Amino acid sequence: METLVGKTLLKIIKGDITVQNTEAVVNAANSGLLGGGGVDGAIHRAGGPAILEECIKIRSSQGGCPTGQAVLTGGGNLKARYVIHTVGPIWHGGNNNEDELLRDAYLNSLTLAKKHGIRSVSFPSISTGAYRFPVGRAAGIALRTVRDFINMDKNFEEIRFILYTEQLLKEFELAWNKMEHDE
Ligand code: AR6
Repeated sequence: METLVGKTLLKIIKGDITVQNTEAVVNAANSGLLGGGGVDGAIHRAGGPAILEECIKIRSSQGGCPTGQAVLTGGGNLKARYVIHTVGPIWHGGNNNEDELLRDAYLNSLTLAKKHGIRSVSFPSISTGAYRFPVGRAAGIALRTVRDFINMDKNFEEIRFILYTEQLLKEFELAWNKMEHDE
């Protein structure tokens, strides 16, 4: 589905984050910034070694990326010019600040994009793979955070949520409809 939020086109679609042609794609990274599985593995494979080289430099200058924060590198061989590496929370049952940290990951990614004049961004569903955050709950937080940001901010042309499976897409569409219906 796609809809206009403020001045921004919001797309919630099935797809692969590594082939998106937005100016930036977001990586669901870990604090070490040295790659991993899932989205992180796919982005580093598709983007090539230039991304890892930049991550290593960021690690040596600031010692990795804390949960909820975000850092920027180039996109290497990706279509996207930039990769925003953010670190979502590991799910520990829901009483360990997971909701706030997930919100921070989206918020800090958008803030970093804005700071660099980036006008289109693709997000994966952060924390819902290896980090086991329940998808319905994560979708609600992700959509609300992004919607509220682009409602207030006129910088973005397009934001995409790229959902890897039909099931994920359904959960995000459900969460979107619920949120719009409840308010
Ligand atoms: N495009 C879009 N979404 C994808 C893709 C893809 N190519 N591949 C997987 N997904 P995950 P996390 C979905 O595990 O939970 C890594 O090892 C996937 O179905 O990538 O934040 C990092 O290094 C899931 O719904 O990220 C960290 O250590 C979602 O993307 C850790 O995993 C996120 O799954 C981060 O875990």
